[in-house]
Amino acid sequence: MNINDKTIINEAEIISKALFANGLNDIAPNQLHTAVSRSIIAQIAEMWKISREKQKKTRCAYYFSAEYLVGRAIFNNLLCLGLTDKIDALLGEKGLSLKDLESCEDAALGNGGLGRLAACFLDSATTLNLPLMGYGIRYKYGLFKQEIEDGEQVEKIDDWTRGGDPWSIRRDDLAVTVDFGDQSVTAVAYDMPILGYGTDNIGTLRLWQAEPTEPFDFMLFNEQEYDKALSDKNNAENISRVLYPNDTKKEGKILRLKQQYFFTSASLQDIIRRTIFAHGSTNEIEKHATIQLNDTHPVLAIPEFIRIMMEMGITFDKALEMARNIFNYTNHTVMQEALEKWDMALIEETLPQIAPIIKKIDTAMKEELSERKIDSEIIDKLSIIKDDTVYMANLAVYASSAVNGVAAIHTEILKNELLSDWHKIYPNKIRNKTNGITQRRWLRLCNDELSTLITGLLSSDKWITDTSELSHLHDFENDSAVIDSFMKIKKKKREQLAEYLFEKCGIKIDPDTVFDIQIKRLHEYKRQLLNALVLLAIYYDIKDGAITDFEPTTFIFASKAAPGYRRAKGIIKFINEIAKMIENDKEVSKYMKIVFLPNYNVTYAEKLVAAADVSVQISTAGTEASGTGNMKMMMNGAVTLGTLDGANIEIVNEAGEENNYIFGMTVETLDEIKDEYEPQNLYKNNAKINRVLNTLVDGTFDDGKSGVFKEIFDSLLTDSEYEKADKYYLLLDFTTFYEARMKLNRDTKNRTEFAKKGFKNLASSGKFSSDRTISEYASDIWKISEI
Ligand code: 26Q
Repeated sequence: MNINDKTIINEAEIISKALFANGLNDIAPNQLHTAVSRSIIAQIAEMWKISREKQKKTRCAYYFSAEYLVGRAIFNNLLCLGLTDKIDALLGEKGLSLKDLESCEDAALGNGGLGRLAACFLDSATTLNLPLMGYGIRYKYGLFKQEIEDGEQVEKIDDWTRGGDPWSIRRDDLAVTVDFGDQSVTAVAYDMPILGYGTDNIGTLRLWQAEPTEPFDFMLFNEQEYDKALSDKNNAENISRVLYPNDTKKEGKILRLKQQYFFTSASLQDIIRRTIFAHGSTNEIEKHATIQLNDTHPVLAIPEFIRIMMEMGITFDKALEMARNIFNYTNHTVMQEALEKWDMALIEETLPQIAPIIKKIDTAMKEELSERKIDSEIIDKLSIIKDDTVYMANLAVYASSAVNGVAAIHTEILKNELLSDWHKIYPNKIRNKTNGITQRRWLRLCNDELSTLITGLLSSDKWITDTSELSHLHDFENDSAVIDSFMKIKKKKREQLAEYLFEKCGIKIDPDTVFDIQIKRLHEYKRQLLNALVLLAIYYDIKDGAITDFEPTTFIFASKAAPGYRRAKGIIKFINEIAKMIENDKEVSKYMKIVFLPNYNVTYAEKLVAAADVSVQISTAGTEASGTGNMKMMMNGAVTLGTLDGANIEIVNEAGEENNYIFGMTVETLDEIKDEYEPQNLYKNNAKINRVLNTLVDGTFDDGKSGVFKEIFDSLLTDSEYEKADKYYLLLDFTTFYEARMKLNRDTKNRTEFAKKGFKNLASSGKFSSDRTISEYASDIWKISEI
C-alpha cells in the first residue's frame, strides 16, 4: 500500500485542530491516538472500499461470533502499513513518540480464547487475501476490568470507548431493524478495518450496536411521562450494553438470548442485502455466502435465516436445505455443563417468530432420521427440543454442513463421545481444524528483538507471512552464538516485562530469574489450583531443607474469574495468600516468588508471552479443547510444562517431548482408572498432598472468613450431590507435576541447554499460525479463494 508517512502526520495535525482545537503537541495521549488513527483511516479509506467491492462480487465467508478480542489496533496497523518507524520518527520531530500511545485502550470485546481466535482469523484471512468478513456485537462495556484488593478480585466497568473509538466507522446507512416479542430495535453497524500484512486487501469487522427505533417519544414526553420515554431508549440500548462473562452457571438470561438474536438477525439481513445487490436475488445465496458459527452463541442465525427465506416466499423445506448448505459450526468445548441450552418458553416469549421454526427443524430432523431407520432412542437423544428445552449444539450440528473441533484430540472426542451418534449418521460432517495464532501480533509485533534475530538468521522476513520458514531455524540450534543471542533477547523481554509491571502496578520481579507463566481464564479444569498447591509443596520443601538448590524462579499467574464463579475467585485469593507468605519469608523468597498480575488482557498477554521461559498448560486431559496461549508462548521460544491435552499434544509432536515437560494422566489412562479414583486415599497417604491441602482449613491462610477455602478443600475430597470429589483429578496428577516441575527446575541450571529447548520450540512452531488454520477452513469448508 502506498501511503505517505508525512501525509498521515500532516492530516493528523489538521484532524487534531478540527476535533480538539489544538495541534498534536497540545493534546492528551488519547486525543493523539484519535488524530493519528483517524488520519490513517482517511488514507486507507479508498483501498478499503475497493476491497469491500471485490468481496461483494465473489463467494465470501462470514464469521459470526459474539466475541472479538482484538486488543489494540494502532501498533498492528502501523506494522501492516510498514510505517511504525517512520511515524515514530515524525512524531519524534515534534517531541512526541509512539510510546505516548501505549496508554490507549485495549478493546476487550471477548472473554478469552474463542474471542481472540476470531481476531486472529480476521488478521490471517485479510493477509491471505481471502474474502472473510466478521460480524459481532459492539458492546458498550467489554469484559470487566479486574482489580485485586486484599488478594481478591474486584470487578470494574470497562468503558472502552471513553477515550474515543477512532478505528470504527459508524454506518447509519446500513442500519436494520430487529424485532423481538416485546420490542423492536435498530441495529447500527460500526465497521472496523482489518489490515493485512504486505497486501492492499483490507477486511472488515462489522459490529452491531442496538439503538431505539424512534429516537425519543415526544408524545410521552409532552404528557410528562419522562420515565417511560427514557425507558424505551434504555431497553433498546440494553441489548448491546455489556459482554457476558463466560459463567456457565448463570446461563439462560433473556438479555443474552436477545443479544444472540440481535446480532445474527442484523448480520443476515446485511448479507441478504449484499447478495441481492450483487446478484439480483437470493436464489443461489448458498453459492455466494458461507457462514461460520463461532460456537453455539450465534446459532439462532439458523432459524432466523429460514424465517427470512420463508418471508421471501420460499418453502420451509427449501429454506432448511439452503441453511444446511450455508452454515458451519465450530465447537469449542466438550464439557457437558458448558453446552448452551434455552428454555423453549423463554424463546417463545422473547422470539415468538423463531420458536415455531425451531420446532419445525426439530420435526424435520426427526423425520429424516426415522426415514433413515435410525434407532428411536438415538433420535430422542439427538432432539433439538426435549422437555421444553432447546439444545443449541444439536440444532447446530443438524443444520450445518461442516462441524469442526479445534485440535486433533478435541475432534476425536467429538467424534467418539460428545457427538458420536451424530458422527455415525453423518460420517463426513465432523472435521478437525487445529487452532492457530497470528504470528504478526504474537511474534513480530510483541517481540521485535526476536523477530530481528529470526529475520537475520533466515536472511528473509518471509516467515511473517509463512511460518513454515521458521523450521530453517533448526539449522542454528547448535550454534552457540545464536543461542546466546536468543538468551539475551529473552532476558531483555523479561526486563521489559519487569519494568512495565513495576510502572503499572508496583510489582517488583527479578529478570534474572526463570519466568514461569500460567495465563488464561480461571477455571477449575485449567487447574490453576494444582499449580498453586505444587508451588506450596515446593515452598515447604525448601523451608524444610528437602530442596536446597532451587533455581530462582518467578511464577506468574494472570487470570480473570467469572464474577459469579465463587470457587474460581477463592482460588485467586488462595494464590495471593501463598504469594504473600512466600514474600514474607526471607529464606524462601530468595528462590521463589509468586505474582498474580491484575487485569489480564491482550496488551498484558503481548508482554507476557514474549518474556516466558516456561508455558504452563496443565488442564485435565480431555478438558481443554485446544488452548492458544500455549501456541503463543511456544512461538516466542518457551518450553511447555503441561499435560497431554488440547493442542499441547500437537505442540509436543512438532517440538519433541524431550524439549518439553510433559506429565500426568492421558485421556486413555484417565478413562481406565476414573471409576476407582479415591482422592481421599491420596490425601491420607501422600504427605505432601496432605500438608498442602490442610492449609486450606487449618488457618494457615485467611479467606476473609468467607469459608471459600473450606469449600475448595471439600470439593477436592468429598463427593457432593452435584459432583464427584476432585472431578478434575488435581490430586491424581499432583506428584507427577511436582516431579516435572523439579526436573524442569534442575534443567534451568544449565541456562544454555535450557534455552536450546526453547529455541527448538520456536523453530517447530510453524504449524500453529492461524494462516495455516484459515487456509484449511478456506479450502475444506468455505470453498473460497483469493481475491
Ligand atoms: C456462555 C453462556 C453465557 C455467557 C457466556 C458464555 C460463554 C462465553 C464465552 C461461554 C464460553 C465462552 C468462551 C469459550 C472459550 O474461549 N473457549 C476456548 O476456545 C479456544 C479457541 O478455540 C480454545 O483454545 C480453548 O480451549 C477453549 O476453552
